[in-house]
Amino acid sequence: MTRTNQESESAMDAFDPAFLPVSGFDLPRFAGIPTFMRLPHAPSPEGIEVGIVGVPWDGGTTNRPGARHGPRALRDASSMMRMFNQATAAAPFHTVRCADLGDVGPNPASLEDTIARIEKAYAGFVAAGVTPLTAGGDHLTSLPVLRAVAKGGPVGMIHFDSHTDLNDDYFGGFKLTHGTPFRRAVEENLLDPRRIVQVGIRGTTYDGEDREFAVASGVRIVSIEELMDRGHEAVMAEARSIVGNRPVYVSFDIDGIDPSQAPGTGTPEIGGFSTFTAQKMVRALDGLDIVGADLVEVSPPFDVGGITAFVGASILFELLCVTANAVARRKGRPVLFNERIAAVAWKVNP
Ligand SMILES: [Mn+2]
Repeated sequence: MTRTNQESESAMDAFDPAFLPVSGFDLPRFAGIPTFMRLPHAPSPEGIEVGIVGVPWDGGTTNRPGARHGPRALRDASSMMRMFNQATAAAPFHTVRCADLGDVGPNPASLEDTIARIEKAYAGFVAAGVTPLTAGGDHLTSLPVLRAVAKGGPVGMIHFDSHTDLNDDYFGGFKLTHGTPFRRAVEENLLDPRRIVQVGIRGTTYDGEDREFAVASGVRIVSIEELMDRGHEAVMAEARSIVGNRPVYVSFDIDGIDPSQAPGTGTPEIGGFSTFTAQKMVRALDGLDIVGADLVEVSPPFDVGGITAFVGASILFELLCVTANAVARRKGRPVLFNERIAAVAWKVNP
């Protein structure tokens, strides 16, 4: 059944137990075929409201590769997720219809063809009414996704990363790498630079040209120093006010997290934020009009004991919670919480 954003429907109409994850009470979480969050795999996007999509691709990587193996590791690690968010009582799988939409097949021999394939696949998802949640893949993945998501006009972006990814070119004029996606997205009018907030920026850099572009175009960069000095509550309050209540994309590069907690990534930088701060910052996005989100740059060959894939899958779940709520609000439906958890939770963040 096809649903559109225009259709108003009750939460009960939208809810279908066939689209719940497999419960760990029915089948232990280490058993079964690992889809994202143990959701059903949907071969078609029709009727799906939030689709989790893998993009196994690292053709934009400029340094250590391996993010092409991210989606498979993230699917496996995501079987550790349970049904409800104990901190916020969010019930994403009961709030909207979620599914694993499979992988977008890349062309390992062609960067340009892979970008075209991703854009085409996501255009189909968006046309079917899906809000996409992407598991990368390197950060160049976000560019073709944004081409599909921002077709109706530029969107804002809250971007967690240790790098701006606003560089102009690499290796003598080459414009498409995982260090350039948001420069291209601003040039293509997919992102409104005055509604971009980048959080966690740090490390050594090339020449500062990306920072000059950010200042000149109105991108708000929150360095790791500012984040730690002011605290994540103040920074996220400012980020929310900058993007406002208009459509916003959320991009989370796993290298924003300190490499002691997320070592399996291509371009690590020490002095990052913790997994707990990451969870708090993503939860602070609840209430924004999120039109898509991604978790990128998990590189299993550089991982240790699967820690980075587990961190990535856990952040994917937090992104799913706030994205599902945004979808429900756009459809005029109630945002659902687990009432038993909400009754005893430390602080529900509706
Ligand atoms: Mn990045």
